[in-house]
Amino acid sequence: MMNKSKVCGLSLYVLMAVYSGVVFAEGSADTLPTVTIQDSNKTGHLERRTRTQGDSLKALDEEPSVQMQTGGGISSLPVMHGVSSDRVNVKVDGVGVTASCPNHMNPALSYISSFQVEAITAIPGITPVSLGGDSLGGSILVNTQHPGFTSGESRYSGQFSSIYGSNEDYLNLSAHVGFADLSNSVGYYGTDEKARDYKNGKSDIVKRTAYEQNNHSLVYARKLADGTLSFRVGRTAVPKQGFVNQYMDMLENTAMKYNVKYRGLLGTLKSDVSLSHQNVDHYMDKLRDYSSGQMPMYTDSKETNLLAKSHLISSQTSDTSAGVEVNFYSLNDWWTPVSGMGGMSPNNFVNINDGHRDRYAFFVENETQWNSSYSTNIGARVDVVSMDTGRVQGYNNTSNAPADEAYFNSLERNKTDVNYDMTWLNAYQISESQKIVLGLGRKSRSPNLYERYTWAGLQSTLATSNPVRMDMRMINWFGDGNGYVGNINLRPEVSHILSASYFYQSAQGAHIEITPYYSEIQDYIDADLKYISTTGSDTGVRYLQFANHDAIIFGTEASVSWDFLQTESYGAFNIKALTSFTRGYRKDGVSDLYNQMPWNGKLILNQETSKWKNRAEVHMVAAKEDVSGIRNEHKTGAYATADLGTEYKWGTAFTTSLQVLNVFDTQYDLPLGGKDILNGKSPVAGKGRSFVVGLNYDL
Ligand SMILES: [Cu+2]
Repeated sequence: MMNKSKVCGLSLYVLMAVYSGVVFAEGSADTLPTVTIQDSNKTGHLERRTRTQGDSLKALDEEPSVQMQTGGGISSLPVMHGVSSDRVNVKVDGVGVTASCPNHMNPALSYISSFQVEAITAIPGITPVSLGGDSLGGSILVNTQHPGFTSGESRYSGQFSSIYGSNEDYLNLSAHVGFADLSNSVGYYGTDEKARDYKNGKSDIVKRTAYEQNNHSLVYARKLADGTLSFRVGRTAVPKQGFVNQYMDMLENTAMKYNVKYRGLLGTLKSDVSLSHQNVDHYMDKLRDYSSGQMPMYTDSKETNLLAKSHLISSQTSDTSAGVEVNFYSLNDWWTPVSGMGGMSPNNFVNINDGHRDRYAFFVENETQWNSSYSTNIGARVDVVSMDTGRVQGYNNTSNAPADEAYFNSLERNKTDVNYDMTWLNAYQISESQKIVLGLGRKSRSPNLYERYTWAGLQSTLATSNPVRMDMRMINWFGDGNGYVGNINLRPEVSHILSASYFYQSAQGAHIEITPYYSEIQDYIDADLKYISTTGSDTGVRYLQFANHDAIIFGTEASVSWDFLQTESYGAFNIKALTSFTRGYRKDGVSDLYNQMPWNGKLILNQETSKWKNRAEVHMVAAKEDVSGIRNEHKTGAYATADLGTEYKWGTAFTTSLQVLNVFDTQYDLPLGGKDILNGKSPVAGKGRSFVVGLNYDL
């Protein structure tokens, strides 16, 4: 954890100094595995694994630039700099995964458990071009576990852990076994977890928040003369995940992932090459426990990714790298008929038919240390995004939806975008303890397949087409209860970002970091209001079409950490404070942007001796007042919650932990949780008090 918080905490600074250290070091042959593994297992306050349940995104809970748009218990969408989901570049072992669902129920981080995470890094705002394109808000980079290599005798490793949470009967069983010698490394990582619906601060059950998932991965790595070759195979299965802010739930999501990666010398060049493939089978319907009616929906996707980058010219003070990335993504999305329902039969509703979104990218990046106090990172990247999809059909030719179908099928649907990204970061070392980084960036993103190609509602008169309004409500990864239709003529979004970071590090263990940023997003993909329902069960629901509108987002993130006391008998004390503020609105003044996290902060006190670790935390969130008017977004109230945790290490192998989350059983609404569809379209309530016990055994 020490390593993680250090890397995350430095954010922009990462790009200039630590970034080159970490990523270059990882890229070279001899330093790949062991350093970070030690860190994640053995250091730093309460361990991430005992602190986080369900969602692996929670591992970034000490990073002020990252927020969570919640939905299902393991499928939160990351939010950085006021934008979410596809606008945040998430890479697991260097590979991105596209959400394959009209509600984005299966984002990249839903396929790994926090037990598998070795290191997780957040880079808000201006991401170096070599780490990815086709995204705006920042990057989250995850490296999964790996048993490493030994420097002498071979060794076996093993870890078994179990976590129980009282509020929602959360149970997590995880296991790892591994073997490593000088040049071979084999590991298995598995997690099985489940939770019932959680209770809010009034002890009322928040229905449709239960989930189950199991996750298995195998990794084999071999040290070669000039590098390291690794193979990973993973399978994730979610038999059930309730979505409190959607009209249906996930009843199955099965994914197989294959990854081959080489890091080391290619000829004389330090290089990274990876090839990966993922298949996803996704099925949604309504969980029978609470809802009557059926809404079966299927999605399957295939994604293949090839990345190759090399350091072309390297000296003591300068490094120039170049690379290519190719991403082939295909998707089918269809909804089977429900017999007896006139508007939903007799045909399959074909939402996306053999949709393709392929990307070809090329980038060049240079890092130069000009003198002892000034360095730059300059990069340029081109992403060519090519999209197409086949003909579609509605449930029938009477009520759902012949006019939309005929119109969509008559359109030219092939689209190619050429997107340019550019970054320029300048770091000035003011003194031994102070540093400033100024960054200027241009980042772009092409629309996703659902934004461009969903079609129900394109031509229908929504006032009289109830079945079409239902189709539209199925397209919604915002959790706002509204309905959406695509727009084939959408242009890519282009963000121009200006950011500045100030860092202070004292010899006495104090660290301060503050990052204000300002971004102007040309052609931000928002929505235009088409219709507000005035009758029936969907009264008040908004029906919208994706549309480009210029937007502005600005904000500030800050953190302070201080190792303020070191004692003989009570160990080391650290206090940490984090805060973030974001504001986002459309330039035409029509609306504020949806789901902007209100001002929030955290205060964390840690104390640790060699055996004990203790933690107290207060989380404060201001009222959400700035909301998207066109989406009828609800406001939420201010709140504060407190958590306590303790962890004790018995000998060398056993660790036990106890946490009390939401100690005062405070009732509050989630500011980025969307609408609670089942319980009267109100905001979604946060989780009430929970006692969490953990047991960990390290071989
Ligand atoms: Cu789904």
